[in-house]
Amino acid sequence: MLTIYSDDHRLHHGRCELIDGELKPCFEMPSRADHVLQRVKDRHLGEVREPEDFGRAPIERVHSKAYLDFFASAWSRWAAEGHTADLLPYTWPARTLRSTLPTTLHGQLGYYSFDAGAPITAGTWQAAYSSAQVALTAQRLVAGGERVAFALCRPPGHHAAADVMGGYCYLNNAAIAAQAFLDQGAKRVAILDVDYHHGNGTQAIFYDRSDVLFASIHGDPSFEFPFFLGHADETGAGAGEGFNLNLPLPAGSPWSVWGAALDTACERIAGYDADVVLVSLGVDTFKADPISQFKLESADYLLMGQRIARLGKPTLFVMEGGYAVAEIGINAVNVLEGFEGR
Ligand code: OKP
Ligand code: ZN
Repeated sequence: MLTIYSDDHRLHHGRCELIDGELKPCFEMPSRADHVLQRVKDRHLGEVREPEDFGRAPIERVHSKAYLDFFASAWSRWAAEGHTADLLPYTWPARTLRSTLPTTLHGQLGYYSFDAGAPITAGTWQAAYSSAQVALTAQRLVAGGERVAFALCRPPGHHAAADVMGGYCYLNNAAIAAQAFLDQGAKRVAILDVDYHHGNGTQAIFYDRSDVLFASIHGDPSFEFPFFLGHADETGAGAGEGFNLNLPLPAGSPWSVWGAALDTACERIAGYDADVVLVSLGVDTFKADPISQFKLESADYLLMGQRIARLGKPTLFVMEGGYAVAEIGINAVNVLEGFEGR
């Protein structure tokens, strides 16, 4: 299978994040993508190609223009104030506060984010923009008849909503690719989110629509980030009622539990008659992941890929999380090799 990859991901390297009251080096680091790319090459998965540039238009089909303008210019506003440290939000329009858009940089940053986990550095916009182009380039290949493609995206995207960043995510690569399929004539797109964390951004973007089925298997938000979305009773709204499936699982879940949830998700997807399946591929379900609580083994990722292949649909894999850096390549590429029946 073809892999799409851009070195631009390196332009995004946040310095630190707040973990248990301490500032620690960002878990979402450039070496993650390096390890996945190296494994793609070591296993001879297939050709690796640079992304094409489809411009901002397909990104604007998902994200608001005001949000994109803010994100694209935030670093230069920050630097113009004389700063060199990462730009991080610290005040959000929670209950009791007004959620009108402020004029100051920090006010706007709080308005356009939901946590302090998405630092903006000098290269963050370019890295996120290229990550979206990676997804769009892989999308074109699948729309053009490839059975499968791998978008090696970094930074990830599934926590980003139409005008909100957070959870290491800025632009929702999977949602942008899903919308591109629809805009090019697809009638139904299924998104299977296998990242350990709930894809709150993707869910929010498509929650009231029936042309995208969102199915997610994740750490139960009753104990896990993002805490405020991802519960089983979120089934869609309006025309989207019945087109959102959350399968929250307890901490410590091994493959026996996780694989059963995957069967449930796949059965729902099979009944949806999707034109294409898009997989938000996070491998932070791994037992050694430093910020996650599931217990999948490396061999389980082969089974994951095999099960997804049995859907028999054109499939686009979009890289999301995974923070056990030494094993991220093995685990991610195992899914792809399992899919190909290798
Ligand atoms: C992004 B993706 C751990 C804090 C974790 C954010 C996690 C974002 C995950 N104590 N905060 O879904 O892999
Ligand atoms: Zn995750």
